[in-house]
Amino acid sequence: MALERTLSIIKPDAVAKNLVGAIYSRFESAGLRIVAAKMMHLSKEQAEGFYAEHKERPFFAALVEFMTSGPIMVQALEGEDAVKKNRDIMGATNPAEALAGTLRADYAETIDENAVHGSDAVESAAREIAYFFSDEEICPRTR
Ligand code: IDP
Repeated sequence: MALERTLSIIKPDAVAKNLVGAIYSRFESAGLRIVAAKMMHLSKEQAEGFYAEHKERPFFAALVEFMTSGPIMVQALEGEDAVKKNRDIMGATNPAEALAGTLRADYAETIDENAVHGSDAVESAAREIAYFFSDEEICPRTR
């Protein structure tokens, strides 16, 4: 296993339900360290840029509208195997298919509003972290 970083977003539905602390607990219990974090309310341009790879998909407009509907919590997580570990904690994209005990099984109701985002690979993680955080905003542990 390698030490990795991944980009996580607590989406507007989960922030609205006051679940930031509960979701952070899942990350920390699994050994993922929060090395950068900020609350943001994305503009249409920011959401479209973040999800640019999906711009031809039929759900793109609804996804951008949802992601701009309220504040989100954005964090970089660091740990052994962080990309896969975070995806395992999140569960499947469609909450109806997510394993019991995952964030999406516990906190999401629909595929459109599914509580969390997590990078799907080390390469996309680097790009997504850089989309939201400068190098100076990343704070690895020193103790
Ligand atoms: P992921 O978030 O599990 O990585 P992606 O396929 O990258 O899933 O899709 C990004 C986001 O787009 C999903 O989290 C979900 O909010 C939305 N999405 C994906 N597929 C659909 C769909 O079929 N209908 C509606 N929304 C979708």
